[in-house]
Amino acid sequence: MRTNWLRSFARALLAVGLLAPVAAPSTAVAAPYDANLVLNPSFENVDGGGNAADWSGAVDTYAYSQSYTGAAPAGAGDRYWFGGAGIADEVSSISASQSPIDLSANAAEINAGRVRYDLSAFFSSYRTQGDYAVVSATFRDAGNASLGQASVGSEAFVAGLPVVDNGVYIDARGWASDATSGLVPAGTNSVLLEIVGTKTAGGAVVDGYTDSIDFQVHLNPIPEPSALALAAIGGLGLAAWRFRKRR
Ligand SMILES: [Ca+2]
Ligand SMILES: [Ca+2]
Repeated sequence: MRTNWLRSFARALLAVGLLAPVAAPSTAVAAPYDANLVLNPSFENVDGGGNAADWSGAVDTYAYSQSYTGAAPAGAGDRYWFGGAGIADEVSSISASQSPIDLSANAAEINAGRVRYDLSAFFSSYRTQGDYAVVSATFRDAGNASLGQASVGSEAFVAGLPVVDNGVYIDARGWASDATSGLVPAGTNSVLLEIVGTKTAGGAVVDGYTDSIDFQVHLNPIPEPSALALAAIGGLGLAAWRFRKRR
């Protein structure tokens, strides 16, 4: 009888999730919450030719000291991504990406709808040419199929940036940040970050100036689990006491 009672009590605890079976250990390390997950996000880590580390594809950077833009945003360092030179004189795009951010070990929280993201980046352009960049984060399932995409920057965003006199050009573009946020889709296993720079006709350089890319995931709180657990234990204890008292 005592064994039966213990078994019932254990079953009740399982039902409220207090004795959840231990999951098999995963080899992947959970991505940290509340931290920028972008590698070389400010393009400060470059080789002697100004090519950004940790990015693949178009990796050319410019220095703020070249005075192609308005003043550098606070904390933006010395360099920024621009796209690339030697492009045919027509509307065309060029891109850079980095190794996908592994969120496989964050799956339980993601699938419970508890993980949200923040994506932001600073943008500018070469004078009033109209070249621009878009930074996107594509949420992918375990088979690398897209579950959705978030993006910042656009042709309209860059066209709306202030035109300033920087001492070299009277029509230099200023810098500003664009940001978006949302819920990480259920089933997300990894996030692919990409910059696509687009040049307008005229000139041979893609001037989709981009800097200080920030992509973070945050964990939403759930209702006090300890309070719920205590209430459940209290309820079960009272039931057990009543049961024993009746015997
Ligand atoms: Ca920078
Ligand atoms: Ca250009």
